[in-house]
Amino acid sequence: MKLHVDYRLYLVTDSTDAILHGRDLSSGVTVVQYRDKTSDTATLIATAKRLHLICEEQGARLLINDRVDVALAVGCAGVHIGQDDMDVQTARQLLGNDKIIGVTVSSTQQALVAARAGADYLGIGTIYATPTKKDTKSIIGVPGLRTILQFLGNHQLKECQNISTVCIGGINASNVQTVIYQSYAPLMGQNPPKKLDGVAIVSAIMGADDPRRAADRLFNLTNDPPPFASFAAPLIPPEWAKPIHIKQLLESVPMIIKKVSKLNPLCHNMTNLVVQNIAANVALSIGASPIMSTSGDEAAELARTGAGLVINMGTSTAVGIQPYVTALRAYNHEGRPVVLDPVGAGATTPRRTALKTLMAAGYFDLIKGNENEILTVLGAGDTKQRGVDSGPSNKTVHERSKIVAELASRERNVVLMTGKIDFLSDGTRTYTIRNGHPYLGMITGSGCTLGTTIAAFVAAHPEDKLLAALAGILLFEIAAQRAAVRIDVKGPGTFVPAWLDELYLCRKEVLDGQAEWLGAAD
Ligand code: 3NM
Ligand code: MG
Repeated sequence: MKLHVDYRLYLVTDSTDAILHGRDLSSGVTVVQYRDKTSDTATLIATAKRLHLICEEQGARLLINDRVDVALAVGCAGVHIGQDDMDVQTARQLLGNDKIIGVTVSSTQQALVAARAGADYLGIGTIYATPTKKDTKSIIGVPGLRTILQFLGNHQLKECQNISTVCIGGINASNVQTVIYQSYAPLMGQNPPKKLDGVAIVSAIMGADDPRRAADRLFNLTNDPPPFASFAAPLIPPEWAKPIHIKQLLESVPMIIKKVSKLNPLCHNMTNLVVQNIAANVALSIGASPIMSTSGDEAAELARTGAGLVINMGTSTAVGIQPYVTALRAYNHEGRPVVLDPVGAGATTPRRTALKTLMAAGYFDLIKGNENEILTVLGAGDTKQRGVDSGPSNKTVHERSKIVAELASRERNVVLMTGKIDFLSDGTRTYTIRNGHPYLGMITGSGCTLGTTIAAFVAAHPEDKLLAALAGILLFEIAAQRAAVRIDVKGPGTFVPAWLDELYLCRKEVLDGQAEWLGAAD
Protein backbone atom coordinates (compact mmCIF):
# COMPACT_ATOMS: atom_id res chain seq x y z
CA MET A 1 0.00 0.00 0.00
CA LYS A 2 1.24 3.41 -0.93
CA LEU A 3 2.22 5.49 2.10
CA HIS A 4 -0.16 8.33 2.83
CA VAL A 5 1.54 11.71 2.98
CA ASP A 6 0.15 15.01 4.21
CA TYR A 7 2.18 17.59 2.27
CA ARG A 8 0.81 20.74 3.89
CA LEU A 9 4.01 21.97 5.50
CA TYR A 10 7.10 20.47 3.97
CA LEU A 11 10.37 21.35 5.64
CA VAL A 12 13.58 21.01 3.65
CA THR A 13 16.62 20.96 5.84
CA ASP A 14 20.23 21.64 5.03
CA SER A 15 21.45 21.75 8.58
CA THR A 16 19.76 19.41 11.01
CA ASP A 17 20.75 21.35 14.12
CA ALA A 18 17.51 23.19 14.45
CA ILE A 19 15.53 19.99 14.51
CA LEU A 20 17.80 17.77 16.47
CA HIS A 21 18.54 20.12 19.34
CA GLY A 22 15.88 19.42 21.90
CA ARG A 23 13.87 17.54 19.28
CA ASP A 24 11.80 20.62 18.72
CA LEU A 25 10.23 19.74 15.40
CA SER A 26 6.99 21.64 15.13
CA SER A 27 3.90 19.47 15.08
CA GLY A 28 2.87 21.60 12.10
CA VAL A 29 5.62 20.12 9.93
CA THR A 30 4.08 17.24 7.99
CA VAL A 31 7.06 16.27 5.80
CA VAL A 32 10.80 16.63 6.34
CA GLN A 33 13.20 16.37 3.46
CA TYR A 34 16.72 15.75 4.65
CA ARG A 35 18.85 17.61 2.16
CA ASP A 36 22.55 17.40 2.82
CA LYS A 37 24.88 17.84 -0.12
CA THR A 38 28.16 17.67 1.83
CA SER A 39 28.22 14.94 4.49
CA ASP A 40 29.75 11.54 3.83
CA THR A 41 27.51 8.53 3.50
CA ALA A 42 28.01 7.26 7.05
CA THR A 43 27.05 10.65 8.49
CA LEU A 44 24.09 10.92 6.14
CA ILE A 45 22.76 7.59 7.31
CA ALA A 46 23.38 8.31 10.99
CA THR A 47 21.66 11.70 10.80
CA ALA A 48 18.80 10.35 8.72
CA LYS A 49 18.18 7.63 11.30
CA ARG A 50 17.89 10.16 14.09
CA LEU A 51 15.66 12.35 11.98
CA HIS A 52 13.50 9.37 11.13
CA LEU A 53 12.87 8.66 14.81
CA ILE A 54 11.89 12.28 15.46
CA CYS A 55 9.62 12.34 12.44
CA GLU A 56 7.90 9.14 13.50
CA GLU A 57 7.26 10.56 16.97
CA GLN A 58 5.74 13.68 15.41
CA GLY A 59 3.74 11.94 12.72
CA ALA A 60 5.78 13.53 9.93
CA ARG A 61 7.15 11.73 6.87
CA LEU A 62 10.88 11.73 6.17
CA LEU A 63 12.22 11.97 2.63
CA ILE A 64 15.88 11.98 1.58
CA ASN A 65 17.18 14.34 -1.06
CA ASP A 66 18.92 12.61 -4.00
CA ARG A 67 20.05 9.48 -2.15
CA VAL A 68 17.95 6.39 -2.73
CA ASP A 69 20.56 4.29 -0.90
CA VAL A 70 20.21 6.39 2.26
CA ALA A 71 16.43 6.20 2.11
CA LEU A 72 16.66 2.41 1.82
CA ALA A 73 19.18 2.16 4.63
CA VAL A 74 16.94 4.17 6.94
CA GLY A 75 13.62 2.75 5.82
CA CYS A 76 11.98 6.19 5.60
CA ALA A 77 9.10 7.29 3.36
CA GLY A 78 11.12 7.90 0.19
CA VAL A 79 13.21 10.34 -1.80
CA HIS A 80 13.15 13.68 -3.49
CA ILE A 81 15.06 13.90 -6.75
CA GLY A 82 16.05 16.79 -8.97
CA GLN A 83 16.22 16.98 -12.74
CA ASP A 84 19.92 16.02 -12.67
CA ASP A 85 19.59 13.11 -10.26
CA MET A 86 18.67 9.45 -10.71
CA ASP A 87 15.70 8.97 -13.03
CA VAL A 88 12.31 8.19 -11.54
CA GLN A 89 12.00 4.70 -13.10
CA THR A 90 15.29 3.53 -11.61
CA ALA A 91 14.45 5.03 -8.22
CA ARG A 92 11.09 3.27 -8.35
CA GLN A 93 12.73 -0.08 -9.11
CA LEU A 94 15.01 0.33 -6.14
CA LEU A 95 12.41 1.65 -3.70
CA GLY A 96 9.33 -0.32 -4.71
CA ASN A 97 5.79 0.90 -5.29
CA ASP A 98 4.88 1.84 -1.74
CA LYS A 99 7.55 4.48 -1.26
CA ILE A 100 7.25 8.13 -2.12
CA ILE A 101 9.20 9.71 -4.97
CA GLY A 102 9.11 13.44 -5.49
CA VAL A 103 10.62 15.35 -8.41
CA THR A 104 11.64 18.98 -8.84
CA VAL A 105 9.98 20.56 -11.89
CA SER A 106 9.81 24.06 -13.29
CA SER A 107 7.83 23.56 -16.51
CA THR A 108 4.75 21.74 -17.78
CA GLN A 109 7.00 19.49 -19.86
CA GLN A 110 9.03 18.40 -16.84
CA ALA A 111 5.81 17.94 -14.87
CA LEU A 112 4.41 15.66 -17.56
CA VAL A 113 7.59 13.59 -17.79
CA ALA A 114 7.73 13.14 -14.00
CA ALA A 115 4.03 12.25 -13.78
CA ARG A 116 4.35 9.70 -16.62
CA ALA A 117 7.38 8.16 -14.94
CA GLY A 118 5.34 7.56 -11.80
CA ALA A 119 6.38 10.34 -9.43
CA ASP A 120 4.09 10.73 -6.41
CA TYR A 121 4.48 14.45 -6.02
CA LEU A 122 6.08 17.43 -7.72
CA GLY A 123 8.19 20.11 -6.06
CA ILE A 124 7.32 23.05 -8.31
CA GLY A 125 9.78 25.93 -8.35
CA THR A 126 11.62 28.11 -8.10
CA ILE A 127 8.76 30.45 -7.14
CA TYR A 128 10.85 33.38 -5.90
CA ALA A 129 14.61 33.94 -6.09
CA THR A 130 16.12 32.69 -2.87
CA PRO A 131 19.57 32.90 -1.30
CA THR A 132 19.07 29.32 -0.08
CA LYS A 133 19.58 27.90 -3.55
CA LYS A 134 21.78 30.04 -5.71
CA ASP A 135 22.09 27.62 -8.64
CA THR A 136 18.37 27.64 -9.24
CA LYS A 137 17.56 27.21 -12.94
CA SER A 138 14.41 29.22 -13.46
CA ILE A 139 12.33 31.59 -11.40
CA ILE A 140 8.78 30.83 -12.45
CA GLY A 141 6.79 32.97 -10.00
CA VAL A 142 3.11 32.44 -9.29
CA PRO A 143 2.33 32.70 -13.03
CA GLY A 144 4.57 29.72 -13.81
CA LEU A 145 3.16 27.77 -10.89
CA ARG A 146 -0.40 28.54 -12.01
CA THR A 147 0.39 27.36 -15.54
CA ILE A 148 1.69 24.01 -14.28
CA LEU A 149 -1.29 23.49 -11.95
CA GLN A 150 -3.71 24.31 -14.78
CA PHE A 151 -1.85 21.96 -17.09
CA LEU A 152 -2.01 19.07 -14.60
CA GLY A 153 -5.70 19.61 -13.88
CA ASN A 154 -6.51 19.52 -17.58
CA HIS A 155 -4.33 16.67 -18.75
CA GLN A 156 -6.18 13.49 -19.62
CA LEU A 157 -3.47 11.33 -18.06
CA LYS A 158 -4.72 10.15 -14.68
CA GLU A 159 -1.17 10.33 -13.33
CA CYS A 160 -1.27 14.10 -13.91
CA GLN A 161 -4.59 14.46 -12.17
CA ASN A 162 -3.61 12.32 -9.20
CA ILE A 163 -0.14 13.66 -8.58
CA SER A 164 0.45 15.75 -5.45
CA THR A 165 2.07 19.18 -5.63
CA VAL A 166 4.10 21.45 -3.41
CA CYS A 167 5.83 24.67 -4.38
CA ILE A 168 9.27 25.81 -3.31
CA GLY A 169 11.55 28.83 -3.36
CA GLY A 170 11.31 31.98 -1.27
CA ILE A 171 8.06 31.00 0.44
CA ASN A 172 7.58 32.70 3.81
CA ALA A 173 4.89 33.93 6.16
CA SER A 174 4.29 37.12 4.22
CA ASN A 175 3.62 35.47 0.86
CA VAL A 176 2.42 31.93 1.55
CA GLN A 177 -1.30 32.73 1.56
CA THR A 178 -1.12 34.80 -1.61
CA VAL A 179 0.82 32.06 -3.41
CA ILE A 180 -1.68 29.37 -2.43
CA TYR A 181 -4.66 31.58 -3.26
CA GLN A 182 -3.49 33.02 -6.57
CA SER A 183 -1.99 29.82 -7.92
CA TYR A 184 -5.48 28.34 -8.14
CA ALA A 185 -7.30 30.11 -10.96
CA PRO A 186 -10.02 28.26 -12.88
CA LEU A 187 -10.39 29.29 -16.51
CA MET A 188 -13.34 29.28 -18.87
CA GLY A 189 -14.10 25.97 -20.53
CA GLN A 190 -11.39 24.16 -18.59
CA ASN A 191 -11.27 21.73 -15.73
CA PRO A 192 -10.28 23.24 -12.41
CA PRO A 193 -6.51 23.38 -11.92
CA LYS A 194 -4.84 21.15 -9.38
CA LYS A 195 -4.71 22.70 -5.94
CA LEU A 196 -1.36 22.89 -4.18
CA ASP A 197 -1.14 20.20 -1.52
CA GLY A 198 1.51 22.07 0.40
CA VAL A 199 4.45 24.42 0.53
CA ALA A 200 8.12 23.49 0.87
CA ILE A 201 10.27 25.77 2.95
CA VAL A 202 13.88 26.08 4.07
CA SER A 203 14.94 29.46 5.43
CA ALA A 204 11.60 30.74 6.72
CA ILE A 205 11.78 27.90 9.26
CA MET A 206 15.44 26.95 9.57
CA GLY A 207 16.63 30.56 9.61
CA ALA A 208 14.02 31.75 12.11
CA ASP A 209 14.99 32.69 15.66
CA ASP A 210 12.42 30.21 16.87
CA PRO A 211 11.98 27.55 14.15
CA ARG A 212 9.21 25.80 16.01
CA ARG A 213 7.12 28.92 16.32
CA ALA A 214 7.84 29.86 12.71
CA ALA A 215 6.63 26.44 11.58
CA ASP A 216 3.49 26.65 13.72
CA ARG A 217 2.71 30.03 12.23
CA LEU A 218 3.31 28.86 8.65
CA PHE A 219 1.15 25.80 9.23
CA ASN A 220 -1.71 27.98 10.45
CA LEU A 221 -1.29 30.34 7.52
CA THR A 222 -1.49 27.49 5.01
CA ASN A 223 -4.74 26.31 6.57
CA ASP A 224 -6.43 29.69 6.93
CA PRO A 225 -7.92 31.57 4.00
CA PRO A 226 -6.01 34.81 3.42
CA PRO A 227 -7.57 37.91 5.00
CA PHE A 228 -8.28 39.45 1.59
CA ALA A 229 -10.23 36.38 0.41
CA SER A 230 -13.02 36.69 2.94
CA PHE A 231 -15.39 38.21 0.43
CA ALA A 232 -13.95 36.88 -2.79
CA ALA A 233 -15.95 36.13 -5.87
CA PRO A 234 -17.27 32.60 -6.33
CA LEU A 235 -15.13 30.29 -8.43
CA ILE A 236 -16.10 28.73 -11.74
CA PRO A 237 -18.13 31.45 -13.37
CA PRO A 238 -21.56 30.38 -14.56
CA GLU A 239 -21.83 33.08 -17.20
CA TRP A 240 -18.21 33.67 -17.83
CA ALA A 241 -17.32 36.79 -19.76
CA LYS A 242 -20.88 37.45 -20.80
CA PRO A 243 -21.49 41.17 -20.46
CA ILE A 244 -24.59 41.99 -18.44
CA HIS A 245 -26.26 45.35 -18.37
CA ILE A 246 -25.67 47.19 -15.12
CA LYS A 247 -29.34 48.19 -14.80
CA GLN A 248 -29.98 44.88 -13.04
CA LEU A 249 -27.73 45.93 -10.21
CA LEU A 250 -28.79 49.46 -9.56
CA GLU A 251 -30.92 48.72 -6.52
CA SER A 252 -27.93 48.25 -4.26
CA VAL A 253 -26.05 51.37 -5.39
CA PRO A 254 -27.78 53.89 -3.05
CA MET A 255 -27.18 51.59 -0.09
CA ILE A 256 -23.45 51.51 -0.83
CA ILE A 257 -23.22 55.28 -1.34
CA LYS A 258 -24.94 55.75 2.03
CA LYS A 259 -22.56 53.30 3.62
CA VAL A 260 -19.54 55.31 2.43
CA SER A 261 -21.03 58.47 3.92
CA LYS A 262 -21.81 56.70 7.17
CA LEU A 263 -18.47 54.97 7.61
CA ASN A 264 -16.42 57.82 6.14
CA PRO A 265 -13.60 55.37 5.30
CA LEU A 266 -10.01 56.48 5.26
CA CYS A 267 -8.75 56.43 1.71
CA HIS A 268 -5.00 56.09 1.59
CA ASN A 269 -3.49 57.38 -1.64
CA MET A 270 0.01 56.53 -2.76
CA THR A 271 -0.20 58.65 -5.81
CA ASN A 272 1.32 61.29 -8.08
CA LEU A 273 2.14 64.71 -6.72
CA VAL A 274 0.20 66.29 -9.55
CA VAL A 275 -3.09 64.63 -8.63
CA GLN A 276 -2.93 64.76 -4.85
CA ASN A 277 -5.03 67.86 -4.52
CA ILE A 278 -7.86 66.77 -6.77
CA ALA A 279 -7.82 63.21 -5.42
CA ALA A 280 -8.19 64.54 -1.89
CA ASN A 281 -11.05 66.82 -2.93
CA VAL A 282 -12.87 64.04 -4.76
CA ALA A 283 -12.46 61.77 -1.72
CA LEU A 284 -14.10 64.43 0.46
CA SER A 285 -16.94 64.98 -2.00
CA ILE A 286 -17.84 61.31 -2.15
CA GLY A 287 -17.88 61.05 1.65
CA ALA A 288 -14.48 59.48 2.29
CA SER A 289 -11.56 60.74 4.30
CA PRO A 290 -8.38 61.17 2.26
CA ILE A 291 -4.83 60.69 3.36
CA MET A 292 -2.01 61.24 0.90
CA SER A 293 1.09 59.35 1.93
CA THR A 294 3.79 57.55 0.01
CA SER A 295 5.40 56.29 3.20
CA GLY A 296 5.13 52.54 3.56
CA ASP A 297 5.89 52.76 7.25
CA GLU A 298 2.53 54.11 8.35
CA ALA A 299 0.53 51.75 6.13
CA ALA A 300 -0.02 49.08 8.78
CA GLU A 301 -1.54 51.57 11.22
CA LEU A 302 -3.75 53.07 8.54
CA ALA A 303 -4.88 49.62 7.40
CA ARG A 304 -5.89 48.75 10.96
CA THR A 305 -8.19 51.76 11.09
CA GLY A 306 -10.22 50.31 8.22
CA ALA A 307 -8.65 52.22 5.36
CA GLY A 308 -8.58 51.34 1.69
CA LEU A 309 -5.35 51.84 -0.26
CA VAL A 310 -4.82 52.94 -3.82
CA ILE A 311 -1.38 52.37 -5.29
CA ASN A 312 -0.84 54.57 -8.27
CA MET A 313 2.28 53.37 -10.05
CA GLY A 314 2.91 56.75 -11.61
CA THR A 315 5.33 57.70 -8.84
CA SER A 316 7.10 54.37 -8.47
CA THR A 317 9.95 55.62 -10.62
CA ALA A 318 10.50 58.53 -8.20
CA VAL A 319 10.10 57.05 -4.73
CA GLY A 320 11.19 53.49 -5.54
CA ILE A 321 9.10 50.37 -5.23
CA GLN A 322 9.79 49.46 -1.61
CA PRO A 323 7.21 51.73 0.10
CA TYR A 324 4.53 50.25 -2.16
CA VAL A 325 5.55 46.69 -1.34
CA THR A 326 5.54 47.46 2.39
CA ALA A 327 2.12 49.08 2.18
CA LEU A 328 0.65 46.32 0.01
CA ARG A 329 1.77 43.64 2.46
CA ALA A 330 0.44 45.60 5.42
CA TYR A 331 -3.00 45.98 3.84
CA ASN A 332 -3.04 42.34 2.73
CA HIS A 333 -2.15 41.32 6.24
CA GLU A 334 -5.06 43.28 7.69
CA GLY A 335 -7.43 42.09 4.98
CA ARG A 336 -8.03 45.70 3.88
CA PRO A 337 -8.58 46.44 0.19
CA VAL A 338 -5.87 47.58 -2.20
CA VAL A 339 -6.53 49.07 -5.63
CA LEU A 340 -3.75 49.01 -8.21
CA ASP A 341 -3.64 51.77 -10.78
CA PRO A 342 -0.83 50.65 -13.12
CA VAL A 343 -0.37 54.05 -14.74
CA GLY A 344 1.59 53.79 -17.97
CA ALA A 345 2.57 50.27 -16.97
CA GLY A 346 3.69 49.18 -20.40
CA ALA A 347 5.43 52.40 -21.32
CA THR A 348 8.95 51.82 -20.01
CA THR A 349 11.10 49.00 -18.71
CA PRO A 350 11.26 50.37 -15.13
CA ARG A 351 7.46 50.50 -15.05
CA ARG A 352 7.11 46.96 -16.37
CA THR A 353 9.62 45.81 -13.75
CA ALA A 354 7.80 47.73 -11.02
CA LEU A 355 4.52 46.13 -12.07
CA LYS A 356 6.01 42.63 -11.89
CA THR A 357 7.50 43.31 -8.49
CA LEU A 358 4.18 44.60 -7.15
CA MET A 359 2.18 41.74 -8.61
CA ALA A 360 4.57 39.25 -7.02
CA ALA A 361 4.55 41.06 -3.67
CA GLY A 362 0.92 40.65 -2.77
CA TYR A 363 -2.75 40.66 -3.67
CA PHE A 364 -4.68 43.47 -5.32
CA ASP A 365 -8.39 43.45 -4.62
CA LEU A 366 -9.00 45.50 -7.73
CA ILE A 367 -6.88 46.44 -10.73
CA LYS A 368 -7.98 49.44 -12.74
CA GLY A 369 -6.50 50.77 -15.95
CA ASN A 370 -7.09 51.66 -19.56
CA GLU A 371 -6.95 48.98 -22.22
CA ASN A 372 -3.18 49.18 -22.68
CA GLU A 373 -2.52 49.04 -18.97
CA ILE A 374 -4.85 46.10 -18.46
CA LEU A 375 -3.24 44.24 -21.35
CA THR A 376 0.16 44.92 -19.82
CA VAL A 377 -1.00 43.50 -16.50
CA LEU A 378 -2.39 40.48 -18.33
CA GLY A 379 0.98 40.02 -20.04
CA ALA A 380 2.99 40.59 -16.85
CA GLY A 381 1.28 37.78 -15.04
CA ASP A 382 1.36 35.40 -17.93
CA THR A 383 4.28 33.26 -18.97
CA LYS A 384 3.21 33.75 -22.57
CA GLN A 385 3.93 37.52 -22.46
CA ARG A 386 1.32 38.55 -24.96
CA GLY A 387 -0.31 41.76 -25.97
CA VAL A 388 1.90 44.25 -24.19
CA ASP A 389 2.05 46.87 -26.92
CA SER A 390 -1.41 47.01 -28.36
CA GLY A 391 -2.55 50.33 -29.81
CA PRO A 392 -5.92 52.07 -29.47
CA SER A 393 -8.82 49.71 -29.11
CA ASN A 394 -9.71 47.78 -32.19
CA LYS A 395 -11.33 45.13 -30.06
CA THR A 396 -14.99 44.38 -29.89
CA VAL A 397 -17.03 44.79 -26.72
CA HIS A 398 -17.08 41.05 -26.38
CA GLU A 399 -13.29 40.79 -26.71
CA ARG A 400 -12.72 43.47 -24.10
CA SER A 401 -15.22 41.79 -21.78
CA LYS A 402 -13.27 38.58 -22.16
CA ILE A 403 -9.97 40.29 -21.36
CA VAL A 404 -11.21 41.78 -18.07
CA ALA A 405 -12.99 38.57 -17.12
CA GLU A 406 -9.89 36.53 -17.89
CA LEU A 407 -7.63 38.76 -15.82
CA ALA A 408 -10.07 38.90 -12.91
CA SER A 409 -10.49 35.16 -13.04
CA ARG A 410 -6.73 34.61 -13.12
CA GLU A 411 -5.96 37.05 -10.29
CA ARG A 412 -9.11 36.13 -8.40
CA ASN A 413 -9.98 39.79 -7.93
CA VAL A 414 -11.97 42.56 -9.63
CA VAL A 415 -10.73 44.24 -12.81
CA LEU A 416 -11.90 47.54 -14.28
CA MET A 417 -10.90 48.56 -17.79
CA THR A 418 -11.71 52.20 -18.37
CA GLY A 419 -12.43 53.85 -21.69
CA LYS A 420 -15.38 55.25 -23.58
CA ILE A 421 -17.04 52.07 -22.37
CA ASP A 422 -15.86 50.75 -19.01
CA PHE A 423 -15.64 47.03 -18.37
CA LEU A 424 -15.93 45.69 -14.85
CA SER A 425 -15.55 42.02 -13.93
CA ASP A 426 -14.86 39.70 -11.05
CA GLY A 427 -14.40 36.78 -13.41
CA THR A 428 -17.97 35.67 -12.78
CA ARG A 429 -19.96 38.81 -13.48
CA THR A 430 -18.89 41.16 -16.26
CA TYR A 431 -20.54 44.56 -16.77
CA THR A 432 -20.23 47.35 -19.28
CA ILE A 433 -20.72 50.95 -18.18
CA ARG A 434 -21.27 53.72 -20.68
CA ASN A 435 -21.38 56.75 -18.39
CA GLY A 436 -18.87 59.59 -18.07
CA HIS A 437 -17.96 62.61 -20.18
CA PRO A 438 -15.07 63.60 -22.49
CA TYR A 439 -14.11 66.42 -20.08
CA LEU A 440 -12.82 63.72 -17.72
CA GLY A 441 -10.15 63.02 -20.32
CA MET A 442 -9.10 66.67 -20.46
CA ILE A 443 -8.17 67.23 -16.83
CA THR A 444 -5.30 65.81 -14.81
CA GLY A 445 -5.95 62.98 -12.47
CA SER A 446 -9.42 61.83 -13.38
CA GLY A 447 -8.16 58.26 -13.70
CA CYS A 448 -6.28 58.48 -10.41
CA THR A 449 -9.27 59.95 -8.61
CA LEU A 450 -11.43 57.12 -9.90
CA GLY A 451 -8.94 54.79 -8.17
CA THR A 452 -9.38 56.86 -5.01
CA THR A 453 -13.15 56.64 -5.28
CA ILE A 454 -13.14 52.90 -5.81
CA ALA A 455 -10.73 52.29 -2.90
CA ALA A 456 -13.10 54.21 -0.61
CA PHE A 457 -16.13 52.33 -1.86
CA VAL A 458 -14.52 48.91 -1.54
CA ALA A 459 -13.28 49.84 1.94
CA ALA A 460 -16.86 50.67 2.93
CA HIS A 461 -18.48 47.64 1.27
CA PRO A 462 -15.99 44.76 1.09
CA GLU A 463 -18.84 42.23 1.10
CA ASP A 464 -19.10 42.62 -2.66
CA LYS A 465 -16.12 44.41 -4.14
CA LEU A 466 -17.51 44.42 -7.66
CA LEU A 467 -20.76 46.02 -6.59
CA ALA A 468 -18.89 48.54 -4.44
CA ALA A 469 -16.70 49.51 -7.40
CA LEU A 470 -19.77 49.82 -9.61
CA ALA A 471 -21.46 52.20 -7.16
CA GLY A 472 -18.29 54.32 -7.04
CA ILE A 473 -17.96 54.45 -10.83
CA LEU A 474 -21.59 55.45 -11.34
CA LEU A 475 -21.42 58.26 -8.80
CA PHE A 476 -18.15 59.44 -10.31
CA GLU A 477 -19.24 59.35 -13.94
CA ILE A 478 -22.82 60.51 -13.64
CA ALA A 479 -21.68 63.48 -11.56
CA ALA A 480 -19.31 64.30 -14.42
CA GLN A 481 -22.19 64.10 -16.90
CA ARG A 482 -24.28 66.45 -14.78
CA ALA A 483 -21.41 68.89 -14.34
CA ALA A 484 -20.56 68.95 -18.05
CA VAL A 485 -24.01 70.18 -19.07
CA ARG A 486 -24.26 72.87 -16.43
CA ILE A 487 -24.74 76.37 -17.76
CA ASP A 488 -21.71 77.68 -15.84
CA VAL A 489 -19.41 75.06 -17.36
CA LYS A 490 -17.61 76.25 -20.46
CA GLY A 491 -14.74 73.75 -20.68
CA PRO A 492 -12.38 71.61 -18.60
CA GLY A 493 -11.37 74.49 -16.28
CA THR A 494 -14.87 75.30 -15.11
CA PHE A 495 -15.74 71.62 -15.25
CA VAL A 496 -13.52 70.64 -12.29
CA PRO A 497 -15.24 72.70 -9.57
CA ALA A 498 -18.67 71.90 -11.02
CA TRP A 499 -17.81 68.22 -10.94
CA LEU A 500 -16.76 68.39 -7.29
CA ASP A 501 -20.10 70.08 -6.58
CA GLU A 502 -22.02 67.43 -8.48
CA LEU A 503 -20.22 64.59 -6.71
CA TYR A 504 -21.35 66.15 -3.47
CA LEU A 505 -24.88 66.89 -4.71
CA CYS A 506 -25.46 63.45 -6.22
CA ARG A 507 -24.41 61.92 -2.94
CA LYS A 508 -26.59 64.29 -0.96
CA GLU A 509 -29.59 63.39 -3.08
CA VAL A 510 -29.02 59.72 -2.27
CA LEU A 511 -28.79 60.52 1.45
CA ASP A 512 -32.05 62.46 1.13
CA GLY A 513 -33.68 59.46 -0.53
CA GLN A 514 -33.85 61.01 -4.00
CA ALA A 515 -31.43 59.13 -6.17
CA GLU A 516 -33.13 59.98 -9.45
CA TRP A 517 -29.79 60.60 -11.11
CA LEU A 518 -29.24 56.85 -11.11
CA GLY A 519 -31.72 56.80 -13.96
CA ALA A 520 -28.80 58.05 -16.09
CA ALA A 521 -26.85 54.85 -15.41
CA ASP A 522 -26.08 53.20 -18.71
N1 3NM B 1 14.93 23.78 -4.20
P1 3NM B 1 13.84 28.82 0.82
S1 3NM B 1 14.47 26.26 -4.25
C1 3NM B 1 15.93 23.37 -1.98
O1 3NM B 1 13.58 25.49 -6.98
C2 3NM B 1 15.34 24.24 -2.98
O2 3NM B 1 13.98 23.39 -6.78
C3 3NM B 1 14.47 24.72 -4.97
O3 3NM B 1 14.65 27.63 0.12
C4 3NM B 1 13.97 24.54 -6.35
O4 3NM B 1 12.58 28.24 1.34
C5 3NM B 1 15.14 25.61 -2.84
O5 3NM B 1 14.78 29.25 1.92
C6 3NM B 1 15.45 26.42 -1.66
O6 3NM B 1 13.66 29.88 -0.19
C7 3NM B 1 14.22 26.98 -1.02
MG1 MG C 1 18.99 16.92 -6.20
